[in-house]
Amino acid sequence: MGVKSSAARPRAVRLAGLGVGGALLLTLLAGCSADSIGAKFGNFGWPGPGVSLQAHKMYDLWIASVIAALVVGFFVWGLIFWCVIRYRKRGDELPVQTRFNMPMEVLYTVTPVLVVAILFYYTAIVQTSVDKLSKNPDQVVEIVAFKWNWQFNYRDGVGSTASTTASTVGSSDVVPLLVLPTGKKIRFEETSKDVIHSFWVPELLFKRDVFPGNTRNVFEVTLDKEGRYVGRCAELCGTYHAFMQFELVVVSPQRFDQFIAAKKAGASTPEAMAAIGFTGDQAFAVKTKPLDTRRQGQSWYQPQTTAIGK
Ligand SMILES: [Cu+2]
Repeated sequence: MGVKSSAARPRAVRLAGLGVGGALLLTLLAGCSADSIGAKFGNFGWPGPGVSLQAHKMYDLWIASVIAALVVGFFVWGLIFWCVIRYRKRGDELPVQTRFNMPMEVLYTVTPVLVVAILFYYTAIVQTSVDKLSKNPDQVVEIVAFKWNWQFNYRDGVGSTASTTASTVGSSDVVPLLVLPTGKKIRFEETSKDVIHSFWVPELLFKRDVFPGNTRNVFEVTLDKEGRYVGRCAELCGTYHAFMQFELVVVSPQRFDQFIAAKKAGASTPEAMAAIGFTGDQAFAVKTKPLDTRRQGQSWYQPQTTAIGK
């Protein structure tokens, strides 16, 4: 009896392991339904499927990875609870002491390596695709970060030798707008005037550090959803780091061309926004507003502002 069950057990465990591997593969391959699954579970903590082609790929990988982790998790929890109940203490007699079960040892080693290898494989594919640069991007934008705001320069070519054709810049009173078209390959080239910042639009599901000096970090996106999305600095860069906000405004290519034409003709950013239909309050950031830096008059360091009731 004992001999029979110990021989049958590794095979059962091996089969179960294969099942988990298969479920993992199926989940990862079923990327097309990641949107519907993710939407049911709050995107497993992410902001959503994103607004660029690159973001969608990362989102699919994220949802598939979480599902795979949950499948493995439930399998392991199941085994733990099964062991706890099936082999609970029934008397003072010691149960059969087994060790050096080679099939089990091999399974313990092979299964995690397999899981990590599969996750690595898909991560490498998505990362390569997200980091890919096209030979001729449709629009180049130079991101200039400084303490504590952003400037966005629309460029006429790639590299630091290209010229700026239009520009938007933020101040402590105005949140800068980054207007961009859908369906175009947009290359970002990042540079900082002082310390390390990080360009982050949560809806792009992506952020990249902005370095001072000669390092120009570069990445590309192809936006596919019109809308307005808040952007932030994601690298603790100093006192007013939290106030480094901007807004990404994604419009149709026609409206983008009109916006750039207006800017080139000398219009301010709100005027150029009005020229493409964003009038009144819509000409300014709508997803965020300038924060009170309390640089004048008040300070957190001044005792009167920290008194209770003030
Ligand atoms: Cu910053």
